[in-house]
Amino acid sequence: MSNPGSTSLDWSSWQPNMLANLLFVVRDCRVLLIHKKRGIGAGKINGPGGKLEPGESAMESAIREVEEELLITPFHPEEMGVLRFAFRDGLHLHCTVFRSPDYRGEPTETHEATPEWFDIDHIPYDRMWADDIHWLPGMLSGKRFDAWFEFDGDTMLSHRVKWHDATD
Ligand code: 8DG
Repeated sequence: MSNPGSTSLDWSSWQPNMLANLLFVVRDCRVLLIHKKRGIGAGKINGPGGKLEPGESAMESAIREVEEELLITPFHPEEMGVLRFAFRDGLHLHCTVFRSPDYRGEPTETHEATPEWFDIDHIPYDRMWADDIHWLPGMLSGKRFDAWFEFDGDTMLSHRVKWHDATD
């Protein structure tokens, strides 16, 4: 019998229908986050990022999004992991996560975002997406990962994070 509350998704046959990215600038034990003004997750605190445009690599897209949202250019982005989101409304989002140790420019408010620095030990997870607490602390400490989440709107239905050894 089908169970509408069931969270059992067959991830082995999962395919994304949208590609996005996030980029976290981390400097002096602080991380640069945004108050997001528009798009998916508007009203939440998040890292800067957005959807890929045709022909872009994930890294090119992440750098462009940070330039557009905060008017800074991140340096030496390092790919840290991949988030996979299956939403009940049919959105299947693949999101590549980058970390940058430095940037050029001055983080500036735009029509998309307001920047704010947070100590990495005082991140406001209660104002962020529900999954973030499961991967962001480890990622900020330098761990690589793959992750899978099911959502119904803002509600997280299931979560799995796989951390990788330095040798993986
Ligand atoms: P737009 O404003 O032009 O419409 O779009 P965009 O700037 O290209 O894209 P967007 O709507 O901002 O893209 C969604 C962003 O939200 C993207 O960076 C991925 C991110 N995001 C989710 N879900 C989650 C989540 O659960 N946690 C975190 N940290 N980020 C998420 O879509």
